[in-house]
Amino acid sequence: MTKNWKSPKQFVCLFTQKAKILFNEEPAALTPKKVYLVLANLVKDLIYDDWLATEQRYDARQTKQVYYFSIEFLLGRLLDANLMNCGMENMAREGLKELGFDLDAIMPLEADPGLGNGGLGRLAACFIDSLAALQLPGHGCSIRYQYGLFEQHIVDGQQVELPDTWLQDGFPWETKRSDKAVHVRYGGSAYMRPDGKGGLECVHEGYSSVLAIPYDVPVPGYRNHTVNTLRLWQAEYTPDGLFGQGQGGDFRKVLQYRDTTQQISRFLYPDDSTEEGRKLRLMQEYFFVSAGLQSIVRHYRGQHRDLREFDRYVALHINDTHPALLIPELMRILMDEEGMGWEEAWRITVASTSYTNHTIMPEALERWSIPLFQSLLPRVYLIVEELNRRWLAAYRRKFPGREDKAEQVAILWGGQVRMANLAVVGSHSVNGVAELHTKILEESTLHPFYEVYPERFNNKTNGVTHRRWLLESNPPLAALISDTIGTDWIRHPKKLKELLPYRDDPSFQEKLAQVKQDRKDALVRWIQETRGVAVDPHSLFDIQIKRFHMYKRQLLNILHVYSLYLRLLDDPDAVPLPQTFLFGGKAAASYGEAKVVIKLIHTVARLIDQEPRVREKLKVLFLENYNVSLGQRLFPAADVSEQISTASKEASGTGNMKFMMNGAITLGTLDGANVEIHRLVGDENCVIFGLRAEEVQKYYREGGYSSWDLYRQDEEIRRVLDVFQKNPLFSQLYEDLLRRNDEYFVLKDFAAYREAHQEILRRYQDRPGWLRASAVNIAQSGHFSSDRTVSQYARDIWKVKPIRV
Ligand code: Z15
Repeated sequence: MTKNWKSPKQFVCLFTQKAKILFNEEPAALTPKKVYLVLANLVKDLIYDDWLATEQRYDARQTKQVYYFSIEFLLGRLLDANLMNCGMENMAREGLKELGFDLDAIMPLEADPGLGNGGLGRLAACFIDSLAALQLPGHGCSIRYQYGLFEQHIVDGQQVELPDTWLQDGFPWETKRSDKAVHVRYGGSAYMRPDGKGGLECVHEGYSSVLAIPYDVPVPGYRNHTVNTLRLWQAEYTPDGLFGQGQGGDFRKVLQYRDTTQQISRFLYPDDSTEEGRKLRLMQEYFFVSAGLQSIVRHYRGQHRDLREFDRYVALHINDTHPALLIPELMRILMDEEGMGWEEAWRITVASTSYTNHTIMPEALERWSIPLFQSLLPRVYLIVEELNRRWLAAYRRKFPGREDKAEQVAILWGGQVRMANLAVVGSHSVNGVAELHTKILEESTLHPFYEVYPERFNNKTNGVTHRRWLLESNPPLAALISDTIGTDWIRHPKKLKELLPYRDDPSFQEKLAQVKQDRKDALVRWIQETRGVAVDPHSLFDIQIKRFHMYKRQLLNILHVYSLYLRLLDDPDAVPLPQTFLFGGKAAASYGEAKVVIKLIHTVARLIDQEPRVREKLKVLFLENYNVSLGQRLFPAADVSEQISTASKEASGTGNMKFMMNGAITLGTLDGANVEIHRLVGDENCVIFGLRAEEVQKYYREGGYSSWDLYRQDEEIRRVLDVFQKNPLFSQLYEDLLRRNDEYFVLKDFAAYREAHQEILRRYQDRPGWLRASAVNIAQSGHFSSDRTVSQYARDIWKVKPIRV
């Protein structure tokens, strides 16, 4: 094995060997996909020595390690990132060239790993990248889904979901570790009985057990020899897993057990509209939490003697509530398997665990039906019940007679297990993901907990890895930055601020304009080649890419575009310059209204394309199957970043940060991290509009506003809503906006949004002014590197320090 490729010639030699081992073929005979696989395997070989060395170093130093539990890790392609982190990209490029291959043509052949779907999953991926870059001992823990969310196709303007078969050609970055498998138990019954020593012990019997097999993915730091681990668990059937019944001869039970087992790690987000789907999701949550914890405790046992010191060496982080079963599961392991008493186990559990909340939307706070929970996880349920009993007793002592408050903080209530309450009670730290979001958690969503445990609450504003989202996605911009201020910003993204003095420098501005045009041209070529659609590369690129959700208000965006269309019908000069509106994102398969918005976008796009008076000025394009690799093409090409959620609803947003890093101007509401972007760049360098969070919350308290009144008063709104006559499907949106009183304030914010767009056009026509704003955004984006975020978690929450390897 080699530490590094010393020359393109050596690369060619290693490549030839590897092609023989993997495929028994000469390089020249390989299909491009096989070239990718050979190359990926070579890169993994490069990483292996450092991977082992990192693990040995952590053990030798007895260092505290973090385990970041997340139901999603939206990794994106790994070849480019790993080559970059090893510093071997040029060597690979040269070597492949000698073999007659083009690295840039090979990289897109890698399937995007389907291990996540949106902001929360991508945040987790950014965090493990930053942990390794900062040489912090921290690992990811999740599920090896065989199928991702879904592959989005558009048929007749509507979303169609196809299976995402990302694993079909194999995943060369993983290593199966069968020797580290553990068992996870489901079902059966649990009860307490005297342990013969004057106490009680738990008996759990009649359960079925599932084999959990870890697949490890290396997570290399940026040219620093640190390689951490992302451990993905896969569920497998074991012939003796079905307690008692296998031998009894009821083969149908055995087959059913085998099927259920194999379902556990089959899909990301199984359909939760059926009882079966919900049960599977709960099985998944327990599955990776239990497997992960068992392996952590086992490793701890090999390193340390005293389990009472667990929290000195282990930090467990739960990314949203999906992994919150970690709390009762750690209690179970400490008590049932290690013989600890409740008090001691509880102290250790709380001291080890920390929790991040990612939403205030009440429908997104997880709740499980008690009968389902109890039948699936009887032992864990007993622990949750006891925890709830103790917690409520203590709470009632503090607030006697306040049953209204007790109801809010209960873990078990109304026949349900409330996961957010479990997570807060069982963690020493609870954080929100942007200043505004944390404030709303403290003042309303989690206020009763804040009253009891104010010291647990803290903010950690999200960040994104500038290595992937700038260095890797936008090489010409990265090169311009390095030519201007040197390369220190790569390791210290705050240093991007050194660009500030160049914001008015005409020669810098000229180069910045060229880079943006170059990225727009590249996107236009790609759209032409892959979608067969022509886009004007000199139009203003206005982009909204994110999951479809009513609170994110893609509807506001498309209604505004339709209003431009109407105005252009009347007056061909109504719009001063050509604009392209790009959309991308998936709607949940069962989210009817969001899917109708996708249809509406396509309808407006067609109206415009068919109208000669308008199509020179406007273009609407929906790019199907938005994912990480498409994002990497879009962020660098954007002029305007649409961040228009109803204020208070978007916990943070992270796309906003990726656009900013690539020099786009934010057009947004004061929501989530937009508030902090706005504070850093100022009014001159972003365009803010619409209701503020406090106004929105006031309306909610007072029963909303009357969208009918607005409809009657504003002629343009009336005209715009005609678009709903185009298809009976859209009557649902009409209902939302008028009859159901516009829950997300689309009409209420419409006039302000129209103004904001006019402001954008005015500013865009002042070239030097626009380029200055673009430069300021890039310069201030260092604050939104996940390196900053992760350092804050490490210092304030996890208490871990960098370890040189
Ligand atoms: C998700 O992607 C987010 C929140 C959730 O509760 C779930 Cl289940 C998924 C997003 C937030 O909507 C977004 O505002 C935030 O930036 C992101 O998590 C990362 O914190």
